[in-house]
Amino acid sequence: MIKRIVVLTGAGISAESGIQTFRAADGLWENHRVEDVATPEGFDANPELVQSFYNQRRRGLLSAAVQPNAAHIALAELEQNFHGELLLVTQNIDDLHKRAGSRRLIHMHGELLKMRCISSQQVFEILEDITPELRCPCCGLRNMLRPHVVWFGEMPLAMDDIYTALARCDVFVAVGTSGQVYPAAGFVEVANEAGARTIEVNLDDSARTSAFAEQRRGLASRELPALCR
Ligand code: BV8
Repeated sequence: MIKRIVVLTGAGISAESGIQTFRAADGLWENHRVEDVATPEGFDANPELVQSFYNQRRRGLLSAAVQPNAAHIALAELEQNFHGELLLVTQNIDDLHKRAGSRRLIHMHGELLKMRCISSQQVFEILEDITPELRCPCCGLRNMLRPHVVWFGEMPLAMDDIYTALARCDVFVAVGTSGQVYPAAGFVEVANEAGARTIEVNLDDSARTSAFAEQRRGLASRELPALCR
């Protein structure tokens, strides 16, 4: 009897919604090197570049063309219908899981539609560009706001809750992730140690494929609804 499922998603689950994956761009995001736009050092060195990188991605996410796809919907329906506990952990910073209806959801790398005061660490929703003129809602000052996302070298969010769920899960499913970014890429080890059934749903092999007991190769929008039935 399956009581507890943990699902980890990566950029591949949002690819069919029109959001560029990290790998497809050969490690470049919108023509920028990761180190220049997804690290605290990059932000310190060139805040305008980093803000514009995220402003561009936020505008893209908010365009009407970007909608949850059948894979996001299958996970939201699974949460509704599953008799046990389902925890969805996403590496993605888009809001497509939430828009599809998932509620037991952890954004371990933060969220594109949130910003944070670099002084108080308070988090606020943001649906527009973060500009130097934008005053911080908590301290009223300018140039105090950064995207609420986890950059390389920064600690991902809710790691204790994630490890607790992994250590007791019966099934662990990874969807649309190349398994190259840690600590997310190491979650399958924790699930294996817990004796869980491990399944990788991906377009092609990932860096962690050999650690999964089962592989489902194909588009997440096809493989996931079939798996969740
Ligand atoms: C940490 C938010 C420790 C920002 C992201 C050296 C120096 C510094 C750090 C390190 C280092 N060596 C290792 C590290 C750790 C580092 C890391 O892992 N680096 C890698 C690159 C080697 N990790 C970190 O820094 C993490 N923090 O370790 O902290 C610590 C300890 C104590 C105190 C403080 C700190 C933080 C990592 C988080 C970085 N932020 N995102 C933003 O989005 O701008 S990572 C970002 O890239 C994503 O969130 C995601 O996690 C990652 C992309 O990976 P994927 O999601 O897997 O996407 P990808 O494109 O790679 O793959 C897509 C897959 O889908 C492919 O396999 C493809 O085949 C498949 N696919 C495509 N289409 C479909 C499909 N599958 C199915 N259907 C489809 N249609």
